[in-house]
Amino acid sequence: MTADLFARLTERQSSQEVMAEGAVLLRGFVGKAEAELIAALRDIVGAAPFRHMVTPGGHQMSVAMTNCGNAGWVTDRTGYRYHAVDPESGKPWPTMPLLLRDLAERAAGRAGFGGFAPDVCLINRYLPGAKMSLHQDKDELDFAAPIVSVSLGLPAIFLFGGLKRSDKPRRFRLEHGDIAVWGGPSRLFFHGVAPLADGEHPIMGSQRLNLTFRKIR
Ligand code: MD6
Ligand code: FE
Repeated sequence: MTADLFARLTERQSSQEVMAEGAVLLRGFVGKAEAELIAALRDIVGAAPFRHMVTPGGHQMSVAMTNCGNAGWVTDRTGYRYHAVDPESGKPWPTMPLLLRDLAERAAGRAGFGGFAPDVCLINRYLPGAKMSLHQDKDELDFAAPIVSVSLGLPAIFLFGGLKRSDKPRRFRLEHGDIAVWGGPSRLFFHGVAPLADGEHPIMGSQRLNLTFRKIR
């Protein structure tokens, strides 16, 4: 009985779900890296605080963002781009800690994308009510590399469509510790995040963080 229960828990912790061809959800893949990952994020956010950026259309995003790595994803009235310098501080983005890079590389490998070498990690913070409209990730130069997406804190409903904006999105619940790896035929699929429901996560409090690791050049 106890052994059974344990087997089931371990299975859930390491279970994989295929979202689409090239897109895999690795449930609980963060595992033992959790505490160090959260400590590393605290340092990054201390050096490059979360901020609400403005889209080219002039709307302030409900999701707050920061980055680490050789460059960071930014948006302002002039457009979206990757930039080596944090526009708020005028300094380079914080270095990507080895622990983060290693976690992303291991997750990509598990999903069948060996040798993933991310140079950027975009960090998104959702407070209750924050959402991400349907979009494609296409500001990178190299679509052969996947994107590795780590979820922490409150659960979110991830909307996962197709190559056309009008493709009806499927819904996936992303929970604390889950990692989605996403490339190949679905690399340019439209996707978004439904408004975050209110709640309290025992470790992260009333928020969700999402880290996306990218190879941009
Ligand atoms: C989020 N994620 O989960 C937003 N993009 O908060 C993304 O926009 C995303 O998770 C590309 C690949 C994976 C993602
Ligand atoms: Fe995206």
